[in-house]
Amino acid sequence: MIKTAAPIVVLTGAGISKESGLDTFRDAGGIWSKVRIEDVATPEAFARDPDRVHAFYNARRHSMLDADVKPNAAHLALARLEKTWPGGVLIVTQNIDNLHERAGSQALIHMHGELLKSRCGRCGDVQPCLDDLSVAMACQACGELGVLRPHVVWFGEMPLHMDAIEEALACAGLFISIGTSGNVYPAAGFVEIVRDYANGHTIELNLEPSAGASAFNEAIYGEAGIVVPAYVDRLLDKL
Ligand code: BJW
Repeated sequence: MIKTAAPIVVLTGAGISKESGLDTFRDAGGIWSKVRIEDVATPEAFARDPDRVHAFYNARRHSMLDADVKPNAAHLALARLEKTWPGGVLIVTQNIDNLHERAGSQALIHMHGELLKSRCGRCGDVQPCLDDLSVAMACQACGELGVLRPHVVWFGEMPLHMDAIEEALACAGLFISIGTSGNVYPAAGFVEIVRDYANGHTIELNLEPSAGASAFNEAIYGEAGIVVPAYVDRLLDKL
């Protein structure tokens, strides 16, 4: 039984946005079946061939801004949970899309960054970014040419806001992991932090068992647009 005063931490991954029309990474036909991580998602790749990395993220930004890409029933259910749950709800997303905020979620951490922002590799200035990035652009804060990059976290880089995330995990009464394959750390280890430090209940909502499935107390498998609203209803029915 989950106490209604228990803080909830929700971890989301690419699977929650699949039904909104955005590709996952590791499923058949996913992003990593089309491009190699070492070519587009490491700081070394960007240093070696920034045009290629910009082209990859510019194309994904175009896809994300397509009028058909909208929050789905899972994003909307989590926003409803945040508005209603007495103990508070924090969403930690690995996704760089903006579908949680468009659904109305407010307590939200983008641990792998945001595609609709740029960052200066020299001074660290972060700016909104709706258009293509290129090496020909200058940072509007420091004026340096050719140093703007997408505001995303590549392999080998430190995810964002880790202190706040670990603090929330260490006192979570309920941890819900949605649409993530559990292959990428540190996110894949969050379930263990909740179990070891908060003794909270842990549940995985995914299409199939993730790499870390055995670490969870409970699991429900199915499409996020179906299983997430049903699970949120189950929690809110207890209020
Ligand atoms: C559905 C569904 C539907 C489908 N409904 N479900 C050895 C060498 C070098 C590094 C390492 C190493 N060993 C460990 C590391 C660390 C490394 C790492 O984890 N590597 C592993 C691959 C082994 N991690 C890092 O480098 C991270 N930094 C780091 O560790 O810093 C040091 C540190 C130390 C101590 C504390 C803290 C930090 C950085 C990782 C950065 C990841 N970046 C990316 C790209 C971001 C930008 C972008 O989007 O391009 O993030 S990679 C990619 O994977 C992206 C995702 O956020 C991330 C996770 O993927 P996700 O979301 O799980 O997607 P999928 O596709 O894998 O899974 C989708 C799931 O959904 C599947 O299960 C489906 O079944 C399911 N599904 N349809 C419900 N309709």
